[in-house]
Amino acid sequence: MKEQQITQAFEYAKARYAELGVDVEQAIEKLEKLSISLHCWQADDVAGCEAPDGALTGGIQTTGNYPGKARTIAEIRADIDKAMSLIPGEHRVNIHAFYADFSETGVVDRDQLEPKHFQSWIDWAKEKGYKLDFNATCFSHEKSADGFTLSHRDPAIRQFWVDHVNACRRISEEMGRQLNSACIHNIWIPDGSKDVTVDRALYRKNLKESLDKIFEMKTNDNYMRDCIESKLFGIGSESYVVGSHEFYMGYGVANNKMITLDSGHFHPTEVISDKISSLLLFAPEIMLHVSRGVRWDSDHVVLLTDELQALAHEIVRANAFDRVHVGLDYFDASINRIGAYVVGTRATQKAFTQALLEPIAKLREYEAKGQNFERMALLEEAKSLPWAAVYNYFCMKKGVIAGEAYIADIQQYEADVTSKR
Ligand code: RNT
Ligand code: ZN
Repeated sequence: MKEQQITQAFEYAKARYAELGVDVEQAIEKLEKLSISLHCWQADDVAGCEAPDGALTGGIQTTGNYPGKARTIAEIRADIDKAMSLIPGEHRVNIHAFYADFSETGVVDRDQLEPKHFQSWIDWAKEKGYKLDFNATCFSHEKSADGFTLSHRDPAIRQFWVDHVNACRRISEEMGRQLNSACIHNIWIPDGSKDVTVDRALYRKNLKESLDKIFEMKTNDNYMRDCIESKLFGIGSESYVVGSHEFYMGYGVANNKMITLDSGHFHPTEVISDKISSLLLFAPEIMLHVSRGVRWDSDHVVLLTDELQALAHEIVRANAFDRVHVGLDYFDASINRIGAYVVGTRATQKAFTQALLEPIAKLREYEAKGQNFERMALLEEAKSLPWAAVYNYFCMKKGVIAGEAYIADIQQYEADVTSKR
């Protein structure tokens, strides 16, 4: 796409949207502020850096063995840098605790982790202008081998994971302090069982107590925020998951905690877009793990689907940019992994571009007057308004390749770098 083409299309789009009362420049300003949190674990198929050949456990799974996955911290960072260079705007990186850098310090177990084990991540982020988010890693570890962590029957195991989570909360605080942006710390645990469980209440009571203990340690809101993530089922926890949606929604509402909604963690026909306007009335903030479940929580690369569009629209309509944090969570090992980052993140931005350009004033007016045909017709027309011209212009403005030309760029990186691994 030539610069002149992009500009011409943009000028046309601006005029067309103006006819519908939409200010394109204002939409672009908002799009600029949308920082998406890129999950570091797409780069290496959720292997982590403790034992790169260790098994991924916890009921999550990657499928595929496309060549060129990142094998070291340096490769993960290089691949994320490459992906970031093809995504317009300023974004965040979401790190898991098992990506600790022990090269300068010697190895420690997860309950002993300290900020120093992540200093090289912080330095990298500072240098590149990224902000960081963080996650406790309560899977792929011998103390989670029987499928239980914070809800375990054995108090010593529970304590180990309480200590791990709090170590992670301290690390998050330090990341936020050094990078000058609150680091969002997510708690997701795999706890559950494959088959019928009779003592469901016991594990949930244990989990509640563990969380209470964790949150007794106060942290600074300006530097870190806690969020808690539910799930419906996992591989090997098909019959029972301790941290269900009702559990965490109850916990979050009762304790004023941010709730994480992962788009793959609900019944196959249940969507998270419709949860935004309810949850925001009762929980302080929402963290999103945008994913694309296909038949199960399969963590496929995010695409511009109806649900992604609905999600972006709901956030924009609720004017909730400040209270909803957008992160990605998928892991596709069957295709070029940098491509997976770029396609998923750009799809998310496109969904928000559409949403920010919606002729909302007119639509609200129709709805208020009960003009439902008119509302339907305008919503339908809005789908094919020239929003893509605005996104391409946004890419150009940010110095990033517009349109499909990024395919060749990723192919070049594959030829030069990832294929040689
Ligand atoms: C698992 C959760 C969780 C993980 C990451 C790796 O079902 O979605 O968020 O994907 O923490
Ligand atoms: Zn998730």
